[in-house]
Amino acid sequence: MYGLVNQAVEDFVRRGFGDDAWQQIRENAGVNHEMFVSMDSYPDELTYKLVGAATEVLKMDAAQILESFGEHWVLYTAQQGYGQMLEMFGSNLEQFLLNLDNLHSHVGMTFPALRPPSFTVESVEGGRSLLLHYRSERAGLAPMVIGLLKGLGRRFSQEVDVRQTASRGQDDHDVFRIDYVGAGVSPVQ
Ligand code: 1MF
Repeated sequence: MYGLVNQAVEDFVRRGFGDDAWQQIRENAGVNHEMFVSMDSYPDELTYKLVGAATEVLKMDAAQILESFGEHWVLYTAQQGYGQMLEMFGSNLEQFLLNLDNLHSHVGMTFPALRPPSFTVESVEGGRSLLLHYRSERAGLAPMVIGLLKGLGRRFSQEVDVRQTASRGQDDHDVFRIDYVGAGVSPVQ
């Protein structure tokens, strides 16, 4: 994955748990890089090793780490020069999710090593809930998607309840159900 992802992992750990925790995680993961270059492509293995080492050092399970990291990603990219790009692809949660594949195509035009996941959106219950279908080359990242959705909810001031309703392995791909929290108001902003 692009170095931007590893930078975001580093930022997540340092801000939340301190520099010592980060150095320990880096060491336990056997990652010798002093820093990551956002535009360089790194093996996925490196990112998975960082998450694995973080479970031991932070005493959290991988799902908790991935979910919190997903929330952080939304904040982090907005702060790292991608705020305008995020704005271009939607001003409410549903619109943004409908545009996620377009966002990744846009990034992929400039950065061809991108291996983007694919998201499709299904409106159910007369628009009161969304089903988000997530397909990826990468395994094990469903908890991160839950965090991404919570981070997006925060970004758009739309509190959401997110549950996973299907998992790759048992099913063909992961599916998440998103319910808008709030007194029956229209989700359309
Ligand atoms: O293949 C990749 O390197 C890759 C990197 C990041 C693929 C996808 C992503 C983004 N994605 C991370 C989880 C991937 C899970 C998977 O592969 O199954 C998060 C996607 C996402 C979902 C919900 C809400 C927002 C999301 O992301 C917004 C986004 C997506 C991509 C970028 C920024 C924000 C991005 C921008 C530049 C990139 C890479 C990704 O590369 C750079 C960075 C700096 C300089 C040059 C290129």
